Amino acid sequence: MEEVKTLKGNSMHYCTGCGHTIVHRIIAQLMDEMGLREKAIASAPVGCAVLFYNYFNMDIIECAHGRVPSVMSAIKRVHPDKFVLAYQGDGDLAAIGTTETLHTANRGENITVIFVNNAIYGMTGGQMAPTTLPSQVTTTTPKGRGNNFEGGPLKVCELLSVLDGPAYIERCAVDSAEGLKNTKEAIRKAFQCQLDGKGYSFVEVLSMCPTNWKMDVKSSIGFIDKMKEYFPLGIFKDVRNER
Ligand SMILES: Cc1ncc(C[n+]2csc(CCOP(=O)(O)OP(=O)(O)O)c2C)c(N)n1
Ligand code: SF4
Ligand SMILES: [Mg+2]
Repeated sequence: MEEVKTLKGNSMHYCTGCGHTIVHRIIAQLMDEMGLREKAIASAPVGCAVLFYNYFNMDIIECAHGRVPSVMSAIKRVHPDKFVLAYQGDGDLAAIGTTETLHTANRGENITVIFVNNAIYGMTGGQMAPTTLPSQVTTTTPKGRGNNFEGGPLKVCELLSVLDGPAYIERCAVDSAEGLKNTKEAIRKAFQCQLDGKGYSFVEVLSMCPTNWKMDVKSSIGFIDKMKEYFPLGIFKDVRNER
């Protein structure tokens, strides 16, 4: 396998088939290719990616649950020359951190947010997340989401795209070779958006959690197709050329 300098080379603690591993590698490859490692400050979220800092050769700060975008906004304002990367799961970004997410996007902070949406709270044992699908069984929705007034999946790209602040918003998935390629290109554009000073960039990645979905790896890849019914892939906002 090709050497990626931004990765420390430690074996990762993620379950077999976990999407976090793939997203980590894509981020690290781009850091190498775009020469960002030395100027980057990234954040680890609370969630399965809490040990993010063990895997990357770059400066990383651990943030309290959901507070990633606020902390990273402050860092970018104090160090505008740094490349600032926020990495978050769906519980972190779209439940406890909804307020921070909305206001950071609305202010158009010049940071990049990578949102790993696996439709569940992975780290804590498979509770319902805001992005859990209708009828999806989780430990807190044993009858399936929506059958006890839980509402429907929160569509974060769609929500953020109506705000004036963001410059670039895209949703992709790491369920196929093509999906990986598209995800890498989306994150590359988001990184470049920040480097060009265009403002807030956001990439959502539909990502597998075979363990808490209680599926084998192959079935978990198939489940991403179901996620796409509620979370269609594509670019939701791109006003980089207007700034
Ligand atoms: C203030 C606070 N509330 C709740 C928790 C418990 N907690 C830890 S991780 C997590 C959710 C993680 O889910 P997600 O962000 O989707 O990440 P994943 O593990 O799925 O990647 C929760 C609720 C906590 N650590 N701190
Ligand atoms: S529980 Fe899910 S999100 Fe967490 S490491 Fe395992 S597969 Fe990945
Ligand atoms: Mg999650």
